Amino acid sequence: MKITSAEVFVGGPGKNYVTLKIMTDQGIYGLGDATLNNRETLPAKYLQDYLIPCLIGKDPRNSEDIWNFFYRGAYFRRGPIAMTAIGAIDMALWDIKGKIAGLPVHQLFGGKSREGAMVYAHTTGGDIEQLLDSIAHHQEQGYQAVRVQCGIPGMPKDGYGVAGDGEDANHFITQYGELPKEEIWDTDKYLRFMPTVFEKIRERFGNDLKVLHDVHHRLLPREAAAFAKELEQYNLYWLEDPTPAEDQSALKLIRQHSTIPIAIGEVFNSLWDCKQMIQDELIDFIRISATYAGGITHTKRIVDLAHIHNVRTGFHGAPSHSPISMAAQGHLNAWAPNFGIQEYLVLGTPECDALFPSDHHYKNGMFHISDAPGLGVDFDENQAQRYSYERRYHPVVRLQDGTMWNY
Ligand code: GCO
Ligand code: MG
Repeated sequence: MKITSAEVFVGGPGKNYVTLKIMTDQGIYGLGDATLNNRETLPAKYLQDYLIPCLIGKDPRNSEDIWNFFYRGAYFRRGPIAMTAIGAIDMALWDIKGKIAGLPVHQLFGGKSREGAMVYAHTTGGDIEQLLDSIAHHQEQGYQAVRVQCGIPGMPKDGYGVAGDGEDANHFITQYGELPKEEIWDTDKYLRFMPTVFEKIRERFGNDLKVLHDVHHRLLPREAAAFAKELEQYNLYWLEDPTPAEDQSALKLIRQHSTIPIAIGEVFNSLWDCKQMIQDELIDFIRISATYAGGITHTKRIVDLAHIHNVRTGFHGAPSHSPISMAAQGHLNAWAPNFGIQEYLVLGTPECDALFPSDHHYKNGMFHISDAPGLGVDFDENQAQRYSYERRYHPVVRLQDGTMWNY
């Protein structure tokens, strides 16, 4: 069996999805996702200029060798652009493997460990009342777990993950600007206010609701340790990215002061980035994604390391991942013995469903993977003709005196 050609498509409904399609001499094709949020054209170009020419003629069944060919063979290893591009190839090869076998991809790892995978949604509010309404709305949709983000009094209401005035908090997703929007951050106001939010959530919804919160890398290690200690009483499911992830030794301070579960990893793209924090058991959930971390082959390797260190999965699932990588993660979630939770926003528009037809579905707070062979997601190239690339940027953050901070 041989790879005969491969093509990259960039575009989608409101998103710059980067979709790779690998064709073989036996008519079977595989699909992969290389959507590096807000830098989408770069993995697309890397695939077109460097990786696809080497793929032609290779046996698509040898996914491990092909992965290592591109990882080891690049000389300059790792980094989000390269790992996203390699990951798209890897997903497409697992898709082909499953189609050859006539099996859904999770069967190739060891089958299902659970029927559905618990997911969490994003809830948000410009103020506490709006946030509580948004949580109630999501509970009605069956969610057992919600991420909560809230506007901070005295700070502009358009901070990370927060629905501003006039925005629909129940269907809110971060909008990325044509140029980087500048947000303002005030750590003291945030640290004083957030505990009151969790207090109100527990008062209104009791203790069964799983509550998650994303600090989005904003705190210094000492601040994060004090915050984590203070929040322990509210029994959070996790506290995400309390500090910037580059400095993993900073996490020791948080661990020494609090037993709050910590989730980190969405900005990492390899095992080598998160090895220390997994081995030293400084985190409880690994937030890596199949999109940015080299596809299924490499993500599974990280999941296996995490398993022996009592770290559960909590894969990144922001709306920027296309249904192809959400399916790749769905297959890993169905199998992983150390599955924790999956970030998942039911924002599937009819346009997105038409572009990526599949039978995977959300029901009552769970993601259910279909038994279709391969990844179980198709790609409609006619629909794809409707879309093209539009440049977008993440916001940037400054302190009130103008100092640059971490988005
Ligand atoms: C999350 C993330 C996202 C990121 C985005 C960046 O937990 O979902 O923090 O909201 O900001 O994916 O590209
Ligand atoms: Mg996050």
